[in-house]
Amino acid sequence: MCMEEIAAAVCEGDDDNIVDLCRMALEGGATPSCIIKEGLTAGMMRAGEFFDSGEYFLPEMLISSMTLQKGLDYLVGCLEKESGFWRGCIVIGTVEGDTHDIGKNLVGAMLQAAGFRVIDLGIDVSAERFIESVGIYKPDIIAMSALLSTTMMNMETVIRRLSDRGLRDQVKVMIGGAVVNQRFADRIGADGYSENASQAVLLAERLICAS
Ligand code: B12
Repeated sequence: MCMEEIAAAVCEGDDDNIVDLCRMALEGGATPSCIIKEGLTAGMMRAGEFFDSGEYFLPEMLISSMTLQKGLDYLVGCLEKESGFWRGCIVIGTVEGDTHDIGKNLVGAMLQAAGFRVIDLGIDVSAERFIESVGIYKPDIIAMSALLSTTMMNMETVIRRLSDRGLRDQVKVMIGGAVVNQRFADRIGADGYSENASQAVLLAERLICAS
């Protein structure tokens, strides 16, 4: 019941009530990852279906994404207070030229909910900033998101520069976003690809075990 209300609030862009609904779900015993997956993500996916069918336009998508983000910020704040240790460190960002961040934020939140320390570099992240982050945060994984066919090649640039600087062995690279797939990941030499936020958690676990 509560998850359905959260999903409906995201889909309808009800940002006044989303935090209260998430709080109620937590108090009712739901875990943050369950609320992210079955409430917030489900609502965003529903908004996406309305968009595809022509019922929603970009303003509605933006209001849904702002509502989702408000819920995510609240849940991640709760996680930070609760988490005693991290299972690994992941730097995440949307590649240069690309400002889509709804999927990236969901992936980051799910990873955080699963116990990873997540450093979010934000959107429009240059290859150089990804490279610098290796020295600053010593991440186990760099996770890159791209939604545009014009920006997906920037993922390859990051991987190539990691190799050029002799850093490629120090960090795993995972990629995602509607415009990329496993074949593309193999082609550019990424260590993994996943198509959604839940799979991204499994992939991160696998990559960290393998390192
Ligand atoms: C919302 C949206 C916008 C919003 C973005 C708001 C925001 N804060 O993100 C706004 C209005 C700003 C926008 C702008 C533009 N957009 Co837009 N946008 C979309 C839309 C409708 C939804 C994207 C979305 O958020 N989906 C929901 C999330 C949950 O899904 P997701 O992003 O795919 O993420 C999931 C997975 O891919 C995966 N994942 C994502 N990242 C990662 C990372 C890792 C590491 C892993 C493992 C997994 C993973 O997990 C996520 C959760 O399950 C899509 C259409 C579509 N159906 O995809 C177009 C779309 C992506 N946009 C498009 C375009 C062209 C643009 C613009 C160029 C439009 C313009 N002419 O200005 C600009 C570009 C701006 C820029 N420079 O980036 C095109 C891209 C076409 C292409 N192939 O290149 C699309 C496909 C629309 C279309 N059919 O033409 N957009």
